[in-house]
Amino acid sequence: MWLRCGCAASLRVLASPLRVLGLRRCNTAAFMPESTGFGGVSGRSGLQEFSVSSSESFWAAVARHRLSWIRPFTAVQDCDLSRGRIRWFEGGKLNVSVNCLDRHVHTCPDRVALMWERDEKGSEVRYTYRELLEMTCRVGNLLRRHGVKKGDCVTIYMPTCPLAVASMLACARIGAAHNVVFAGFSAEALAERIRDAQSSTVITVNQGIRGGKILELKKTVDTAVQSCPTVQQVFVAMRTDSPVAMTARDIAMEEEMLKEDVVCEPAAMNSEDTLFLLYTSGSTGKPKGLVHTQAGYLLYAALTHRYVFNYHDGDVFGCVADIGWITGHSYGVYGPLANGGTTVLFESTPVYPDPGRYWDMVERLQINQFYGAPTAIRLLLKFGDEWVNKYDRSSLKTLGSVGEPINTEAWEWYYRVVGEERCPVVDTWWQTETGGICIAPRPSDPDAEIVPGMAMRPFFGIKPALMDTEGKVISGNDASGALCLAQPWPGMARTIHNDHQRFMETYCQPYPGYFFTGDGAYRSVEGYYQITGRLDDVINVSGHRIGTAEIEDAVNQCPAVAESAVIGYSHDIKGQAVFAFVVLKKNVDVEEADLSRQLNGIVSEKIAKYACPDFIQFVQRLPKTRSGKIMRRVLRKVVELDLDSLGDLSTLDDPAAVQEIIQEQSKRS
Ligand code: 6R9
Repeated sequence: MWLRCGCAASLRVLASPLRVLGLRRCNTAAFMPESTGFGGVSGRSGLQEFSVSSSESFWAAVARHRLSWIRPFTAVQDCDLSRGRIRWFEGGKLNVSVNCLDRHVHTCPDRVALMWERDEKGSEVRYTYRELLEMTCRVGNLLRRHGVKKGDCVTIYMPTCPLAVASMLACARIGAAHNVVFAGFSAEALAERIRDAQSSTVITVNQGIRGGKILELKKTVDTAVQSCPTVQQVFVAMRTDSPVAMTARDIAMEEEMLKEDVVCEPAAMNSEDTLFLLYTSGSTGKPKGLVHTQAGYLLYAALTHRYVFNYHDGDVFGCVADIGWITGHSYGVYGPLANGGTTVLFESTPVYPDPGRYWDMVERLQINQFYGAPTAIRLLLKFGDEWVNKYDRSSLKTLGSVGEPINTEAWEWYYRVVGEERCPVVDTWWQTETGGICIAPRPSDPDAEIVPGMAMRPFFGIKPALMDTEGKVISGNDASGALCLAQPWPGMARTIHNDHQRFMETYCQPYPGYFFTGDGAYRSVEGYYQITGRLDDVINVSGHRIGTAEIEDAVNQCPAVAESAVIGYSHDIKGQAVFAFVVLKKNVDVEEADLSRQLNGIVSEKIAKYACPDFIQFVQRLPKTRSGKIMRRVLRKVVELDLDSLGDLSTLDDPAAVQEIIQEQSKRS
């Protein structure tokens, strides 16, 4: 069954790779920028300025202190955003898996690396650094024996579990790139990603299990690979007891792993070799395979994990994102492991078996930093405070939010009820493209002021810029514009796999010399940043620009509302009008007409009359991607009655949500 490698040969594992690489003993807490001797720089906010104005000195010092190198780098950076050329730490060689495992095994082999919170509540499994290294080495050897070479790309289609993490790290160990595809994607979506990545090897499980429901992952892979001529072998691990039909190309993973040695020589990788591809959710056109490389990505994930969450040695870090998304990569796997931390792998859902799941887990695993998505927070607040209060949350020190704007009501509930007004809420803004957190409340100072609903301050080395409609930089505060990043940072994506032209067009060409994020932002009088939503979700009503997120935030402040989605639709007179889909809290018993009046009152009070919804439709649920993002694109098509071009719905969490809304719409029209 589910393989848990023994510790028998651990000493062999410890000694060999470290000796091969000539690594010194390391203290995981010793890589702080403060200790790097930046003469004359006092305090962390001074350090932020220094990190931007003297970017090369800053990143060189941090890279030397925080990463273990096989060969030191010779150039800190060679970047030109206008040409889409991004290179960090060239000349250097290192191995990411050694940085995440061996060096910690050397100092603290029995520290817990992974706490796997399995779907079945109360059956968590812990893996020490030594055990995770052994498992990684076995997978690395297995892949090598089956011909996987440096530079190949392995597709991983697995639930969030230790073997998936070991598979990612095994790729890194032998120099192959990984391409993790979220295990909720359809066969077609998976096939498209396998083909684009040109993978010859896929790793999967017989079945997944999430929220008590069985997911037939192996069957999905079988269907997918029929249209993927490059695939030669599929490794199949057993997550459940159900036997699965094996074909000639399938390999029983655990069985074969047991034949492998627990020592695997790490490949010496160049800083700019590819570490992984990750496809962004296909809300617009063909998915983009963003390319992240070795040293810069790892360094940035580690540094942000340490400072944004104020993570300290011995803390238990609970990121509930699936490993199929960038949040799972950077803050479920690479950041915490590079820092020698203990990281939780969450396989379940926030409401399984009941809405107390997260907080029960916090109590059981003694989680210190909890990192989740606003959509889950909004869902949970609908069920009431008693599900939270049932559990002891005194271990919590920091609460994180990611993925979309967090509305004021959710922020306050998170802060007041979940965190008992003790834990800072860090609303972290970033993207698959940025590799790690770019704007967050407190990279500079753990005691810094935090304003609800604001991502606040740029991280070390990040220089945001707001652009006006003419493409010029806006200099003052109290201003809104297109959010760009004015200088390169080590964690940014280098290109789109096989499509550098698209990378240029999407990110580099809209504002030459800047990285364009696709988001809008507001810079407050104090200079704090607030993300206003995707620019493609901005509505222009009678010449007034208004972010859908802003309207939603107001609508959500109505006590009867659980969540909402606002879209713009074409209107003869105003250009665009506002359409709000609203989900009410359970047991709300108010007339719809009264509620509509109430909502309009709130919106005109919070924003302006022009922002009031012209139409409000009360719905049971909103169509969302499995990572929790509301699919406004789909809502727009439904409202426009353009049902033939709804596009790919395979990324939806529950396609029935769209059907319900369509039926409601057709009753009205
Ligand atoms: C990490 C992640 C990126 C897009 C991004 C933005 C939205 C993420 C946010 C946020 C407001 C935040 N987003 N964090 N919006 N406040 N704190 O989610 O990556 O899946 O690539 O999505 O998500 O619109 O551009 P990804």
